[in-house]
Amino acid sequence: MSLTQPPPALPQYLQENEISQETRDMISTLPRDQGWVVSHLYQYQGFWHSTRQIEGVLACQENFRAQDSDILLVTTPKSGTTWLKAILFSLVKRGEYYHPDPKDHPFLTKNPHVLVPFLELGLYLQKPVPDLASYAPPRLFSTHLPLVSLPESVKDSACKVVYLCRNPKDTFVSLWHFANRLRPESRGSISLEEALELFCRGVSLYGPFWDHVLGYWNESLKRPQSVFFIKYEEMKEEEEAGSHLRKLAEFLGCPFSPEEEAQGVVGNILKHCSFETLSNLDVNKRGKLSSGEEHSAFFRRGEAGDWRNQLTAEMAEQIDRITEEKLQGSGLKF
Ligand code: PAP
Repeated sequence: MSLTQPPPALPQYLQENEISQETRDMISTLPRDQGWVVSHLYQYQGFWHSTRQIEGVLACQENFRAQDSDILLVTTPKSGTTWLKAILFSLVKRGEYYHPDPKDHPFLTKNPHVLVPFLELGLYLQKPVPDLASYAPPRLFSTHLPLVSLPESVKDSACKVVYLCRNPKDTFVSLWHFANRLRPESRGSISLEEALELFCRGVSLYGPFWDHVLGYWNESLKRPQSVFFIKYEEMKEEEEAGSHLRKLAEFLGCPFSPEEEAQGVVGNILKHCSFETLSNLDVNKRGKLSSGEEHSAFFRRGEAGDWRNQLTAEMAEQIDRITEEKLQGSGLKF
């Protein structure tokens, strides 16, 4: 790193200054373990969070008022959030923006995280929090919150939840790379072995991974009209992606019309949201989110099965064993 280039600042949700005394007092009562990027994670309602992030979680739980027309994208970190944000935005706003050759499409100037903002990691960390009631319906938000921590109004409303998850081995590898991109230079990098030990104990951002996924899986079985559950790998299978997109559109109450089908809108949305397209846009090669992450950090390989290039057979078996144990009897498989 040259002297003229300061080390990248931590994203807002990982910064530990500016935390209110009230939050500090509350956090001091929580179980604590080792962090992947900053020194510690804290367990709140059974899941692991960074210090500052807890402030956003509490503010969101207290103040977010879901509307029946809201659409909430829920993911575990690194399961393809950026991709599904692009897809949801394209799907829901297609009346406004869709054109086979869109010259002024928002994707050309905005990263998907700007178009579909995070609640607890973005909007509720801003001071003051923007007036969300003034957003035009349907409002599109995203969150990494586990089911147990969702604001009550989400559970009480007819708001639709789209849950995206990804094979735990790929999620872990992606998380490890991301953590090392964010780690302050002074801490060096976290080794794959060290990160794996934490991940397998459930100590990762919004972990335990398996509990997060199971919470929403079971909810999608109980309330299929409210929770749509989808896997990254299913969306990656090209022949199937179109059928998943059609199901998603139906779930959200905006099915594709025969005219749209004839125009090939489904294929166009998938193409505009593909890793290939998004990662090659100038806006995503340069620039940063207001929370501090570089846009490019959200585009690494975008593949299913990259874990094969990173994990030893023993590491993969370790994750598989836990996955089998945790998901046993649930009907969910990876
Ligand atoms: P977040 O949860 O922190 O917002 P998220 O978008 O889920 O991050 O993670 C980025 C992952 O999605 C990266 O995976 P990788 O590390 O295994 O490569 C990234 O490459 C992948 N990704 C981003 N955009 C797309 C896309 N359009 N299609 C497929 N994968 C994508």
